[in-house]
Order: sequence, then C-alpha cells, then structure tokens
Amino acid sequence: MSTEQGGNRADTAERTTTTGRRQFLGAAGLAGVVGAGLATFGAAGCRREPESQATAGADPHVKPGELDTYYGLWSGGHTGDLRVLGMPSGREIHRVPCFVPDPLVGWGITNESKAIMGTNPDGSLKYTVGDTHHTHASYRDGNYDGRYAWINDKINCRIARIRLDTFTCDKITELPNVQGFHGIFPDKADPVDPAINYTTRVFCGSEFSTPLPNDGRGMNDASAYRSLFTCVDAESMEVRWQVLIDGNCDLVATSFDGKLAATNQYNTEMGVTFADMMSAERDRCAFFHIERIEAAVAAGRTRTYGDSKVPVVDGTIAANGDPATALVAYVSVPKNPHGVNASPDGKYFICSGKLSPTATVIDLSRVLEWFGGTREDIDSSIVAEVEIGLGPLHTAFDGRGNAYTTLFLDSQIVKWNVDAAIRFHAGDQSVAYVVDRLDVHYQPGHINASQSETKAADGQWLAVGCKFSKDRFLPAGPLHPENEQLIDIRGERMVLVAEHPVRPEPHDFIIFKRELLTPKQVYQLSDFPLALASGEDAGVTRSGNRVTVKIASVAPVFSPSEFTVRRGDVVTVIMTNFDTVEDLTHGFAIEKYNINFIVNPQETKSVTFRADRTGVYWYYCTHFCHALHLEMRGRMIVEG
Ligand code: CUK
Ligand code: CUA
Ligand code: CA
Repeated sequence: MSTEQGGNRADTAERTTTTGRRQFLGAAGLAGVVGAGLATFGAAGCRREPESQATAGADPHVKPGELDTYYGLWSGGHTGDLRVLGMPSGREIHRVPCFVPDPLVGWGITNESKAIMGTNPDGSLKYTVGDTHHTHASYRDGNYDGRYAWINDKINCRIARIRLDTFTCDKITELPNVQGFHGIFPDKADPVDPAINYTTRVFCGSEFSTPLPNDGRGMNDASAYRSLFTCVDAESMEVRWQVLIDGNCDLVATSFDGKLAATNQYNTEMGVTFADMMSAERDRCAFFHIERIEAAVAAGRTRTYGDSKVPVVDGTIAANGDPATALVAYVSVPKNPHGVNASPDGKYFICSGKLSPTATVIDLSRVLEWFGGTREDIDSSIVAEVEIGLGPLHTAFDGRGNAYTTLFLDSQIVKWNVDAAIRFHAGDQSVAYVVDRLDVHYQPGHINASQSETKAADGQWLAVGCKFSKDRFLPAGPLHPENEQLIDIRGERMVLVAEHPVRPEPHDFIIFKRELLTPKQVYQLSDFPLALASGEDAGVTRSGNRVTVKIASVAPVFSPSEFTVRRGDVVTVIMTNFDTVEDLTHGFAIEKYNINFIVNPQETKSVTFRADRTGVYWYYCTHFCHALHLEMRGRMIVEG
C-alpha cells in the first residue's frame, strides 16, 4: 500500500515537470481527443499499478430483506425526471416525474399534475420535454432537512420542487428572461438572520445569453446578448430577483453561512460560436453578495425586462467596481471552467478547470474581505490553482480534507488533499497533494460522495456518473447506457466496488443518510380537497354538458361500475382510493380515451376529457391490486 502511494506521489512530481504539454486543451485538442477514444490519452505518469485494483473494498450488496443505508437523488437528464436510488446497492426505487408526462402515475394526464406542469388555454400541456441536470435538497444546520429537493429543466428554464415526504413534484416555476437554465443550488442559511439556519432561496444559473427582452429586436447584435442569475423563493417558488451579469452562468454553489453564492462562467467572451467561447485564456467565477443584492432589490434599484415583473439588479463589471457597494465580484479562473463545489468545512469553493488541467481553490473569507474593503485584489482569493489531470469537471468531498475530482479526458478520479494543494501553491513544491488516482469507465462527469456538500460529509461512498459505458454491459443496440460506478473511499486508496447501467442520462446527484428522511407511506383523505367523503359520495352529477363522475375504489371494485354520459359531454372523473393498506394502489384507465393514472391508498385524483365518441368503453384497473384485479373494471357508456 505505502509503496503504491509513493508511486502516486512521484506521479505528481513528474506531472509538474510536464506542464507544457498538459497546460490546457484548445478547441482542436479537445475535439481530437474526444474523437480518438480517451482511455489511453494522458496515461503518462498517472496510471497506478493494476494490483491496487484488486484491493477488496466494502461490499455494496444489500441482502434480500435488508434496506439501503443512504438515499440517492439522481437527475434523469433528458428523460426529464428525478430518480430515487437506494445506496450503496444502486437499486432504483422510484422515479419522480416533474417536467415530462409519465403514463404510470398519470403525470401530465390528471388535472392536478397538469396544474403543476402548466397548460395552454386549450388545456394541453405547455411543455412536454425536459432536461434535468442538477438536483439539490433543502438544508438546515448545514445538513439536509428532508423537506424539499429542487431540479432544473434546461430546455424550458423551469425549476421543479419535489416534496421529500411524498417524493412528488408540487410546484414548477418557469424563469423569465433566461435560456439554458443549468446550475442550481439552495442556500444553506440566511446572511442576515442567524435564526434562519435553513434554506429559503434557490439560486439558478443560465448558460445561454439572449437579447433582453427577447422580443424579436436586436437579434443580430450578439454582442448585446445577456445572461442573468436568478433567485427563487424556496417556499412560494416565486422568482424573487435576478442579477444582470457579464458572461454566462454554468454551475452554482452556495456558502454555508448564506452570504455568498457563486457561478462558474465558461463564456466570459460572450461568444456565440464554439471558437469564440474558447478564445480567452481565462474565464471567471462570479460571486454574489446575497445581503447586498436583497437590499438593492428592497431599495428599488432595479429594472424589469419585457412582460416580466421580476426585479433585476445590475451586477455587471462596470457597475460593480467599488468593493464597498459591489453586488458581484468576478474572480479570474482558468479557461472554460465547469463545476464549482463548496467544501464541507465551509472555507472554499473549488472550480474545476475543464479545458485547463487544474482545480482552483477560492478562499471564501478572502472574497468577503474584498467585499469588505480589506482586500484589494479579488484574484488573491485564489489560494491554490494546481494541476490534477485532464478535463476536470466536478468535485466531491470526504469530510477529511480530501477532494475527489472527475477527469473526463483522463477517464479517472483524482483524490487530492486541499490543504496540501494550498501549501504547494504557496511555494512548497515538495508537497504531494495528489493522494490517489483511479480509472473509471469511461469519461466521468458528475461525482458525489455520501453527504458530500454538507457539514456531515462522512467519507464512506463515492459515486461517479460515467458518460460512456462502451463495452461494460451486454450490447443492446447503438444507444449505450451510462455507467454509474461506486467507489469505497473509507481508506487512503479508492476502491471500485460496483457498477450499474442507467438509462441516459443522469448528471448530478446527491447521496444522504436515510435517517434524514421520514416519508409518508400512506396519504390521508384530507390531503386532497376533491376527496370523496365516503363510498356513498360516489355517483354522477350533471350541470349542462359538464358531467362529474365520482368513483370510489376498494379492491377489487370500482363504485360505480358503470356510468352513462352523452356524446360531447365534458366529463370529469374524480377517483378516491379508499383502501388503507400500504402499497395497495389502483390504476384507472379508459379504453380508447388515452387516460391512465394511479391512485394510491387514501389518495384522490381527477381527470377531465370530452366524451367525443359514442359506444361502450371499459375502464379498468391498471395496477395489480388483488386476486381479482383483472375483474376490477366497469363500463363508460357514451350515448349519441
Ligand atoms: S453538467 Cu452534466 S456532467 Cu449539466 Cu452538471 Cu457537468
Ligand atoms: Cu385495482 Cu388492480
Ligand atoms: Ca471561455
């Protein structure tokens, strides 16, 4: 063990002498490397001995009948959902539809879900696609408090909130004035009121710039396109304010004291072409002074764009040169950075280099000194900028001072010590800050450790989302799954212990102790305003051509088991499941009417449709509930 470790330290020394070749990747270099199949690129001096792979790690297998010890919340990517995993087994337990319809639960079909998703005047869904990248949960005292999670939709700039007591989406808000909503992070405390030691805001970055307002004017002047940083109220889900910035937003991080939020900017050039976005040698990480921004909003130092009523403050460089009043500080970081992550000790944000083989460590106390007027140069907030490998994307933490960064191009995870990196950067070239490297399969994007970005980071498990799986699973046609790999990080060396195929394509995820959540296992009738009071309440009522059909379900019977309407009627079916037994869910589908949804025990849902064809149409239970499940059906009779 110790000799392998020495080998790694030697790697680090060698690495510093080969800076020239590995300094950064330009556009052509990146494109060429990606095309060439990366597993061997950059191998020089950074592979460790194969025998270390044989080191036994902790067994992630969870035996039949046992429960996982962690929850994982995974973004689904362009399936538009959120996934719930048990960890360390990696078993997928649940999917929470948010932005896209889901025929299993009836998301986008029931009236209740359509009201959350948003509809056009004709009742159809406003959007039917979504692209989720980042999910983060609400905090209290620096740890998750089990209230909410939030997730972004990059395609239509929507933020969804998921209640963690029921694992359902309860609100969706569309952000005004932005496109390419990507990074998201809740705050962890209030910067002013120490009693508010929990999440009250969620910050949202937007990658793409547009004319403001984007109303058809100024489309040919790309130099005038702008991006905004957005704050959403965690409870009301209303957009509180936005900040006009220079450059764009990528990922978002927040400090544990609630004072600062930050976003990485890969397009400080404000370019609209691939080459333009990579023309500058350095880009930036923008820091937002939350207390000052809220004061500026309260004082009305704002403007609006187009139809949006959201107040916008000016966070541009030109308007924020004076540290005493600045709302935003721009820290220079190497070319086209990607992830920005907050270390669990609350001291640092770490920016991953992407096109630069470096990680940049920014000391938050120094950023606050700049805002406070006691530090002249904001760039001196950087306390380390060290080489770690090719294509750094995202960083996780073990709570013992180590960072774990994905190296997309090297197809590796690098474990490095933050304090050692700071000492190295300060001039002590004898310090070996790289602790370990591990090959993963292949091209990792996001990474996270159990409890990573909380004060309770526990250094047990590390999961990594590999973007390419290539040969790791049985071939199933041209579309390959992604490969989620699990790594034991309890020891000095990382040990790869499991891998699972996942449907493309998760990006970010969080892993936290199961004790932090106490989900409801059964609803209460009173949770739903439309709930039938009892089975007696079932039946058909009519008002003009609007018909309401109240249906009670008790396994294996629907009451009523038939109802009659007239062609052209607008029919609303309200169904309450009166079963009380945990897990006794019923489905409700109507033949040829494109309707299906489930109703869990003590839950009520409704659906509205036009009975536009005469005839007999069976409705039936789609969710296996009883030995007589197949008999659980009835007739909708549509008269001419
Ligand atoms: S981005 Cu996907 S690997 Cu959307 Cu978080 Cu970095
Ligand atoms: Cu009710 Cu199946
Ligand atoms: Ca750039």
